[in-house]
Amino acid sequence: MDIAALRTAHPDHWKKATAIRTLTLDAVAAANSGHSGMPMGMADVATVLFEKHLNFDPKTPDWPDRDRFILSAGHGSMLLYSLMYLTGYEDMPLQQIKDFRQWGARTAGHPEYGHARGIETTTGPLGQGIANSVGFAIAEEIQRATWGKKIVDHYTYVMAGDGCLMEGVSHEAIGLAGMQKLGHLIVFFDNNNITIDGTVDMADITDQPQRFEAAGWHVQSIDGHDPAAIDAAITAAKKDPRPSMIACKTHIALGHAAQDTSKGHGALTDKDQLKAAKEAYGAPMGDFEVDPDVKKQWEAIGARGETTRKDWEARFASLSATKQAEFNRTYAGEAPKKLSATIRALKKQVTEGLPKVATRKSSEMVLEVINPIMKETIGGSADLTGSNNTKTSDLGVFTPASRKGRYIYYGVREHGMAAAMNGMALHGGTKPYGGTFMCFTDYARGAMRLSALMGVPVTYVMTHDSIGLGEDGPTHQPVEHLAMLRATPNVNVIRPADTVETAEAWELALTSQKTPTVLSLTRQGLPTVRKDHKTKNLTAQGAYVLADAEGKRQAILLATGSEVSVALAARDLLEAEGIGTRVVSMPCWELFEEQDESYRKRVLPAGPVRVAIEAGIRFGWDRWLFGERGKREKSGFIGMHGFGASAPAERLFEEFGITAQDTADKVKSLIK
Ligand SMILES: Cc1ncc(C[n+]2csc(CCOP(=O)(O)OP(=O)(O)O)c2C)c(N)n1
Repeated sequence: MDIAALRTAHPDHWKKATAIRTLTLDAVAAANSGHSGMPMGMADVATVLFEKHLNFDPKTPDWPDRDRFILSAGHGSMLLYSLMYLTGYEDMPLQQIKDFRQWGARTAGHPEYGHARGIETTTGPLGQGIANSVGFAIAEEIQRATWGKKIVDHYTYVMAGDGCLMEGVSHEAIGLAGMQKLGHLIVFFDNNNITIDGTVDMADITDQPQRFEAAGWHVQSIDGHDPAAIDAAITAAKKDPRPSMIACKTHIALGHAAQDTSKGHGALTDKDQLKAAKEAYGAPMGDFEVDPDVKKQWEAIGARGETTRKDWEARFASLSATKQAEFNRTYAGEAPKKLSATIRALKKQVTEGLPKVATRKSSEMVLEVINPIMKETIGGSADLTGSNNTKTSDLGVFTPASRKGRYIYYGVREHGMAAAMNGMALHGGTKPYGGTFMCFTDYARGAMRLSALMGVPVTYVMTHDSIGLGEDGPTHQPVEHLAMLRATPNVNVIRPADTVETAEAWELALTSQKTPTVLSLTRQGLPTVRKDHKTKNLTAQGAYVLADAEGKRQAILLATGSEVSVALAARDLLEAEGIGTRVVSMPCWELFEEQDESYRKRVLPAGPVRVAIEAGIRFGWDRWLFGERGKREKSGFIGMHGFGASAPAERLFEEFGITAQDTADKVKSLIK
């Protein structure tokens, strides 16, 4: 690459892009870790985007109608941090750049949502950012249709590399975006033919432009170091009604000795080579130094958005007070005041009618009353709408022709759905929920983990939650999934026993601010076990005494979901034999863990035999069986010990020994 020619062709542009390159080199060298090549390769695209197109205001990074910029190739985090420092984000002073990747710094190895205002989403696991961006763009479309162009009208820009595009989730995301004609989504493909192991063609020969075209995208291919071409491509992309992909031919680690090699991908720390690169750039500056004139130009770019933001604020102020309040409420992620009264009314109705329904159906009953009062919910399913019971009568379907629709047919794309939901939640103003079969949480896992890590309150509606689904067999019967989800920090896993608990679970999910919720719901019908109406949300305590011992308490049965009714039936058998038995319903371990010691002790006192009943594996149950004042020799587990089988559900529960009789026998064997 002829660096001298680039320098002379567009000298002003060159200097600005150079500031990104030198800051990256210095920060990575100081940390002795990180990724220099990507920011150096994409600095030109970033400069043109920020200078000429991106609507942003570093002084108000969370202004709702800003354009979103997502660095999907998150290993190139120094690109984002440099831009934020140069344009004047308050959370990104120079010291943060100097502290790149150090303890307590906002400049983590990969961009992390919440560390600094201005980082839109956590990236680093390749493919997530581009898949999140589809959710950002969907949220923007829905809100533009809802609030009008004067209030919502912005673009989502993404930078993705070869790695992002090789990841499977990108396929799901691209397909969904193309079908939905998300015209405000613009992806820059950092087409540098380099990954860690070497050149991309060692592992992949996909023609990416053709791949995007096949999925319905508008595609352009440009020289990613030519500012005029970049500018023109962005202008054309904004005009096209389809989502746009701009394949930018770039050189990784441009101008460094490691340019165009896989070495250039990683940490470039050699002092002489660093010096030589800076000299080639015409910027022989000291460590972390940026030419003051160049810094000023970048600050001017940062100041550009203030007028646009203020114009927006004026337009927003012209909305009625009610509309402003509603907009602000949804952006704050707060549930409407009506929610708890609505949930209470449903609970009351249920305790009067005592329906015997599957909890997936209960969930639908709840959604039928919630969706009309929470216009920010966006439902969907990965091609299992009729099974997940996620679509309610009022939602309407989101399509290119109907942008106010709030139900999304995600197609068979669990991972893409989960990542899109993260994007919608992060965009603001929406409360996404989406369904699939519980065992396919495996497929959605990459994005589900990031919901937890980022603290975004999306709701996963996971139905068919045990062998209780029956004939579909062990491929579809989750056994280890509850344990895996419970092992993930910052996830509330709620397995409700009936419609009352399901209503309470939804209330918790929709009022959660920082924690995603997994609802584990049955395929098979369950009796209503909470027969007395209580206004209080008992599920919020995580576990509670559902039925107490009549005589001397000798046993405590702990159960979740469909096994709560098994526990109640076992209690009947035991009480008939004079064995006083308490049943504790434990819909959410995480919330029970948060209760104070005295409450936990009241629910799980020392002394009685404890038996847990759950149609999943035992992993994790020992905490409740012989932690919390319990004793190993006085505890037992009724559940799964391996994979399930294909047969009618009732037969499976018998064959795997998850019945009232098995439970009663286990208790008696422990009492002796
Ligand atoms: C899901 C996932 N797998 C693996 C990695 C580790 N990783 C980080 S960057 C990278 C190569 C990415 O190549 P490319 O997107 O072309 O980036 P470039 O080399 O252009 O910087 C890999 C495998 C990761 N971050 N995420």
